[in-house]
Amino acid sequence: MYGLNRARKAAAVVAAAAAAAATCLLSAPTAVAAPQPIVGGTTTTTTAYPFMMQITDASQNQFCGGTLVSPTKVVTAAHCMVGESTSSVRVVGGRTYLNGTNGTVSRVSKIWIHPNYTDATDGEDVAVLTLSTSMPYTTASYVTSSQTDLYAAGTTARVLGWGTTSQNGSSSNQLRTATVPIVSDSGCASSYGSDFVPSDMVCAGYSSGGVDTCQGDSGGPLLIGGVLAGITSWGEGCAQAGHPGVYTRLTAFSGLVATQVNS
Ligand code: 4AZ
Repeated sequence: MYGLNRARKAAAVVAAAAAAAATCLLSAPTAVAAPQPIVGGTTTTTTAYPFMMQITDASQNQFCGGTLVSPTKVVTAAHCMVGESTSSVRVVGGRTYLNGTNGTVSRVSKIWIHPNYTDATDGEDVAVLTLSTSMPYTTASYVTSSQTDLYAAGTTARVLGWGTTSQNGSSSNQLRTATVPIVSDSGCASSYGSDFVPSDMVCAGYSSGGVDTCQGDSGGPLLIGGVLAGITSWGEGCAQAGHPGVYTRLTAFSGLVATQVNS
């Protein structure tokens, strides 16, 4: 068995504590090439990526990411919604910093989780939230079921999130982004064996590691050509050589997602 660090929601309390610590972390002198948040990324803003949503608890402590695909619909990971209810979650748009109070906060009126979802490593890690309040932000388009060519090995993909900046590290107060190459299905199967379900998942990362999503980035987007093509789902640890990040292969679910988005 792998000691899989299966995707988990970032504990909201950890995220809140990290908000204060992140500033110090980022400005600390670095003797070696330090891993950066996400892991190996750069800071960005929700102005640059207006569809990037924080999924938070009722106290607005972020624990996952999500992507605004219509004014009232957000695509995220099913595993982010385990144990949640419409009253326990909020979606926050237009807020670059975890410790910010700006932007738009919406309650959630419906949580759709893929009906076959059980565990991120079994696939079907997709959920769609319906918002009670419209978000006044530019939405992202998402893949259609026929766009399977997008995942050609070596294609550059972009990931975004407020997740931990190293394995077992602290969350980033500021939104971060990184680019990672798509990994072939055979390459990902050699990393993860039967936990990698190619019909439902796609991997991205460098064989040498160093750049990756990590805890708290779950549910957020993997963009290819600016289009939502994946959802941050799971991996063994973060940014480890030979263990790319695993993302929901959204082409497999775009029909189901569209039904929710248009309902
Ligand atoms: C997580 O726990 C998580 N390196 C997200 C992404 C990855 C691993 C764990 C991929 O949310």
